[in-house]
Amino acid sequence: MKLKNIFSTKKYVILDGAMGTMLQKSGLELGERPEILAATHPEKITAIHRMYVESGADLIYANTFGANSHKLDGFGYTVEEVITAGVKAAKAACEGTAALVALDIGPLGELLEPTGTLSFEEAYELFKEMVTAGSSAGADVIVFETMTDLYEVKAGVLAAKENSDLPIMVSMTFESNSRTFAGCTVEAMAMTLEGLGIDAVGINCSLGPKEILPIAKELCDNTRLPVFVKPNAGLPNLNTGSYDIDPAEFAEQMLAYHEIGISMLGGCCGTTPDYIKAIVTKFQGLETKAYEKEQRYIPKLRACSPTLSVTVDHVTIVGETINPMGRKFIKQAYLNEDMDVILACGVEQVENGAEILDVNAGMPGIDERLMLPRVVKLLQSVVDAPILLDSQNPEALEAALRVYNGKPMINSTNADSDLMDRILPLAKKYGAAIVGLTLDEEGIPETAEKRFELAKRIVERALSYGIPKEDLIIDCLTLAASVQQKEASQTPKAIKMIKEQLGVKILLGVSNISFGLPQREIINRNFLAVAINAGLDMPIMNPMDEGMKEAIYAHNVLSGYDEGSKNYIEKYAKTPAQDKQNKDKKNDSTDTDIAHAVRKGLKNETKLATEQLLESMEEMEVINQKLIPALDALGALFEKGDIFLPQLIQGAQAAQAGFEVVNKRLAAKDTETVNRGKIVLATVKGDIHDIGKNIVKIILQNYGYQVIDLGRDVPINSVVEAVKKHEAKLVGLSALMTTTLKSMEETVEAIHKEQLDCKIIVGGAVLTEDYAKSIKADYYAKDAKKSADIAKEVFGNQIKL
Ligand code: B1M
Repeated sequence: MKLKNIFSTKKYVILDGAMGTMLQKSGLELGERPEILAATHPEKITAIHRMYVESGADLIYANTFGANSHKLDGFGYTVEEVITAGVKAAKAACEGTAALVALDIGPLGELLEPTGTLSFEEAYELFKEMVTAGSSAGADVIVFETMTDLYEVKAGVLAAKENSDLPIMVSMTFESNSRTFAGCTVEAMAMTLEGLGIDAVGINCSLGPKEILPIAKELCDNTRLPVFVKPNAGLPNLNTGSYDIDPAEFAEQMLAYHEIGISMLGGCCGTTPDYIKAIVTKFQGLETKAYEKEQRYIPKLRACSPTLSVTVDHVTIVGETINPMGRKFIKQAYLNEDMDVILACGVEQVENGAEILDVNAGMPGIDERLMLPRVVKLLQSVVDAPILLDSQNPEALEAALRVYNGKPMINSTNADSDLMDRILPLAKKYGAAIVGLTLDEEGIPETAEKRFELAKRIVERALSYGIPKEDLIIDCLTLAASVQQKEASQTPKAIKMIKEQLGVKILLGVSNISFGLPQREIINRNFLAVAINAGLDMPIMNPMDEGMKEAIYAHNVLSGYDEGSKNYIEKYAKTPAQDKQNKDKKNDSTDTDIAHAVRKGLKNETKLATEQLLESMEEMEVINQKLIPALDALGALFEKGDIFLPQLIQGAQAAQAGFEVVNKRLAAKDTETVNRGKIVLATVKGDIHDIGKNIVKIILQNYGYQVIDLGRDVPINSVVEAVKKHEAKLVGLSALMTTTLKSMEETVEAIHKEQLDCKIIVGGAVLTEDYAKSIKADYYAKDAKKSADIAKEVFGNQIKL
């Protein structure tokens, strides 16, 4: 049932306020999993819900936020038991009223691949279990809230759609820069979730009503869906820990949401039934402006990854080179499963101006159903350009559409009736834009008029499947001028007719035109100019072809898209001498290669660049002068907000591949094989940065010391126990964050407290000599080599046999 129908008589839908805040106030012993309280103290949970219903809430969220099987593991309750109890307690509170109950689902608490270790399919299963339990327990709506990772949301929404017919609402939580913690933009969330067919989209938590307002406005501009908000009760006061606005002020600030057409509102952290009552009073008698919001919405052809959206309102380059057809190196890369070649090809095209990447994995000897989703997942970990999934194999397409993060495009169906019936439902289900080729069982028609007829047939069928018109793209196709010269002019003619009469966007694989002719670039770039002039929106082309790009840059100036010719000037104002200088710099620098490869998260390239550097540099020089600066640059981008956690992690993994090359070399060096002494090594509690600690380990081993490596995020007690157990005379602690310095201090304190006969070295980028002294460490090592010097001082030249 649609959300609209459930609330059809309401001008405003009032949502509830915080559960956590109320649980704290209720004096209940929260334990680690508050969701279990619905099973142990159902009457108290019902009483809290009841207060919200009595305050005027139309929809209350059951106490099931973290009731997934990973989080409940070890607590003695199943997901079904906790969710059934949660929904039941909420339903009891609604008895005798019209209020409804939402199954509340929060983040799983684990990062998904490639950032973390949880696979998309595992996430889907965890959500499925919650959805199934919630539906059977009688929930009226499914709400995903406080989400930060669009990929995780997609797994959840698919699980909800495929295992229940309840309406679905999703809200994500944004920081004041309008990005989620994982870097997802408002626009990407809106278009992806609307495409997936949810019923309402919203924002909750992190900020108060004033701070969320501009973000909510952006959301309203980007979706036709009803929008809902649940802000916190202002911002937290760091001294008192409580939130800074009272119910009256909260309701006053919420009034601004009425103006932008939002008619579903409630509260998140810090809000109580009084806050909800205040909103109800404030909104009494107001006519909703949701209709005006719908009118303001301008449909556009768009695609996105979580961090980047592309609107096709200008000539948008679609990179064509990840396609085994006619490209031996791609074919070979697929056969050898050498995915780094494919990834590098994606990065190169984006750096050369491709805004969307066409990806084709269909060739003999390769199972496209496995390869297409694999390439999609990998490419999305290194580039943020959206992907045009190039296949007519429904199974391969569905596998790739499932794991695609964002709103994708499909290339393609044609006017063949059977094919349309297999491909178009996929576009509808996964919210993808779709390309239709103007050909059918009889091939490509010779005339523009016949191609127009086929385009019309595709558009009509797509609309009948419920695909919005703005998501339709037509490929007018081109025949080789060397063979069918007379038909060459039919393509621009068809482009013009289709664009003007059907009002859809146009795509074209431009270079087919020159097949069989010498100096193909000359024909390609001139044909491109003609096609653009006729109305081509999305040329599929090689973005490294400078001649073709010149035609596009020039068109953007002449059409007025490139305001003030800014992009054109930036690209072409350089003198030939400057250009040469830049090229030379680029060509001879492995330094740039390594920084670039780390920045782009390319493991193999980092590895190769490191190996190349080791031919002329010492291992420690490569570490200190190349790899560490590359990571520093990455860290600086992260701090500035130019990249987000997923890119930071990809970059760190690429750097790790470089460090592994160096570490292997160091380990293989012909050094002492004797044991000079035992050293316990650990990255402190709360800190997972271990790249530096691992280098220290290798260097110490290299100098002949036996290292007992406790890993990262090591509890204080484990360090103490290891020192005792191994009777180590030296312990090394590493910390990389200001927030984990406290753990370091406490670990040092614990070692001293036990009066162990052991010296302590501390290290890590945030530390200083003075700080090391202040926490009573015996030594500070600014780098790995220094830690070996210190070990020598501690152990002398003694050899332990
Ligand atoms: Co994060 N991270 N990170 N990170 N990360 C930093 C440290 C940060 C400075 C980035 C930034 O914002 N500019 C920032 C900390 C800010 C602060 O504290 N004020 C930060 C943050 C905030 C975070 C997260 C909280 C991000 C988030 O989730 N929002 C999160 C933290 C998770 C946690 O720990 N609980 C996080 C996660 C990660 C990744 C997982 C993505 C990854 C770590 C992967 C891994 O280690 N396995 C990562 C990385 C790679 C970095 C940066 C970019 C690089 C760190 C590094 O490896 N440097 C870093 C920015 C930066 O430092 N420029 C950053 C290279 C390494 C060889 O140097 O460790 O200093 P270093 O080691 C040197 C010396 O210091 C010394 O020898 C080594 C070799 O010469 N040394 C010792 C180190 N330990 C020693 C011990 C010794 C002796 C010498 O004796 C025992």
